[in-house]
Amino acid sequence: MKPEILQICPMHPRVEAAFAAAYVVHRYWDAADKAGVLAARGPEIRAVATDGHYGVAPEIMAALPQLAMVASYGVGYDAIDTAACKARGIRVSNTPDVLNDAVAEIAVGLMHALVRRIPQADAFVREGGWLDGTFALTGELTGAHVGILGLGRIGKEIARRLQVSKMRVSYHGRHEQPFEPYAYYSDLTAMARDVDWLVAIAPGNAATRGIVSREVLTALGPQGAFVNVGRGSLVDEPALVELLVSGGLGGAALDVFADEPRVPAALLGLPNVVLSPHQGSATEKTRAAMGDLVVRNLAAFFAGDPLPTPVV
Ligand code: A2R
Repeated sequence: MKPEILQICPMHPRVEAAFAAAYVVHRYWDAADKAGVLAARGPEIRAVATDGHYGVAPEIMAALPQLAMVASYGVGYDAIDTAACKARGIRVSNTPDVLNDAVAEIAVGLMHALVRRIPQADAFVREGGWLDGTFALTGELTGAHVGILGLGRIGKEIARRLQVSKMRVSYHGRHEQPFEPYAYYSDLTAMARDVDWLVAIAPGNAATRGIVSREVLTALGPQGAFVNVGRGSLVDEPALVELLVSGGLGGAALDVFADEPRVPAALLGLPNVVLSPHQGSATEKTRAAMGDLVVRNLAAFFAGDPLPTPVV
């Protein structure tokens, strides 16, 4: 008998094929009668597959008395109540490392897009503006100072790429990393004051909520630019919008938002902003690798083996 699992959201086709081969899969997002699925099959389900956006809602947790495993598709697990999972002895896995390069690529790509005004230049050519004159001169990354909030697995890949772009790299985190070749700031506002760019790539949780505060953004200033590829919750979004509109902050390149997929309307018309629909890990290769990790974590759970990438 195949074990039953609850799949909360759509996943990469190769994940779904692997699930179909190994489990009886209840496709929660697809179910017309969600409460009915939980009532009928909830008592049998020991594992859930989800992602960092959907997490596991409290009513789902409550409807699965035998739940013992949550396999999440993504590195950030802020949408999963890990404390509640721990209290119930529920294991949680995520998909770290395999997405480091893809997220670093989008971070650096967004920075190039913002400083060289690539979206506007593309529109300029398409709309025939070039026939009437040349595009306005832009800034560049070369020689600028960047501060990374969160020099973790992904932050280090971003740092490495920005060094190749001839930028000076500093970082902020709770701890100094003495074997890294970058300057450490224990104070985020002090770093924001010194840098031209602030790149946020820390986890979303209670300790990091709003860590990029109005004070930090103001310290970054009218010549500074903010890049967020971590979580929307890291920044005081209303303050960010206000400062971008007033010119108190120079620019922003944003892949993540507080209330995805809703983006503050005031950002949509701003020329000093580049917007991206949470594309960090969204490449074919990376999503396949993330999917394989979800499949391996679930298989390990049902086999009674150690999880490849446990969170809890
Ligand atoms: O604080 P440290 O020294 O442990 O550095 C970690 C930093 N970090 C923080 N920095 C300042 N204040 C905090 N309260 C705080 N909490 C954590 O974030 C570390 O350098 C970095 C996280 O690195 P990793 O755990 O290796 O995460 P990874 O794989 O780089 O992903 C980062 C986030 C995910 O959680 C998703 O939200 C997003 O990127 O995709």
